[in-house]
Amino acid sequence: MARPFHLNTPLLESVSMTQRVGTPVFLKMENSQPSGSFKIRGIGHLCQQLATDSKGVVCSSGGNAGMAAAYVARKMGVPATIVVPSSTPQLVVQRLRDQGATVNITGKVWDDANAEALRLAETEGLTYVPPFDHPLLWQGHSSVVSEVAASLDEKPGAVLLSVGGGGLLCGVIQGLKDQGRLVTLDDITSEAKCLGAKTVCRKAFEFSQSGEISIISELVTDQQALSAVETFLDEERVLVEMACGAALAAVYSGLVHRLQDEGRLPAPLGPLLVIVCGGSSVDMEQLSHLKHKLHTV
Ligand code: PLV
Repeated sequence: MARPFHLNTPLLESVSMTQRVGTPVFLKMENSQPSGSFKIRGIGHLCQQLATDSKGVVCSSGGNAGMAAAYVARKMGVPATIVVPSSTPQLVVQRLRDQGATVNITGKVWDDANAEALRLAETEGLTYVPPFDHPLLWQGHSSVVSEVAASLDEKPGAVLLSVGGGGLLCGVIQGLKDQGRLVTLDDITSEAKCLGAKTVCRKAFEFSQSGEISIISELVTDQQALSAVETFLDEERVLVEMACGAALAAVYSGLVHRLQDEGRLPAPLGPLLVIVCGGSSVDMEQLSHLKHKLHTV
């Protein structure tokens, strides 16, 4: 089997988050993947299965799936077209071009861009790379759990992650099932642009309804996500985008404690595993722009 494109990322214990939550907190640093986020796990796997003889791949994305598809396609020597909505910041468009991709800006939201990507796949004979809704993606994403299991002695009491279309969620659940480790899952949905799929994939919805696993879905505000991005930068010295700040906000805003007080999360909890999903849609300029827009300065 071909060597995967993703890296085995560090699993760091966070002293400051541990102090805040009162239980050991471990950070899975997916921000350090070559494409800047966890997306490369699933997209790398999918492309290795479906795109080896492809004349080109086409991916619809809010940004990070596109970054992964562009990186993987470049490594495979296949042309990449990334269709993004107009809400995608210029800095991401530039980073996609730097990866050698052709960027096609269509529509206002991801769903519009996706319709265009499907059309291009059909008319140009390109391999369609979905950003979150495909079993091969979930299988690729599930490697994040096996890596953690190999280096954490105790099984996590809860896993905290961001949800956009639900691809990461499905991958993590699949990984937990493969490990025989069914634990409480905490999923956080925010207004962060990169989480902007109108509906989560059917599989994520089915998991949430099955009762097999406990999924707590909480919405955080943009202000909380931004504040989490800043605190994470100060305390962990790592810059991540809003889509990732949304999950981190659960720790910084006291949500974990609240859920414990309400009896929705066990107390004591055991280790909290946080998937630091990463993301390329951030730099200092973007950060100060967001601070002004959200009136936090
Ligand atoms: N981003 C997608 C979907 O957009 C994209 O095209 O890149 N964390 C980060 C940094 C992300 O970029 C995303 C989704 C998520 C988390 C959520 O992952 P998902 O979609 O698998 O739930 C529409």
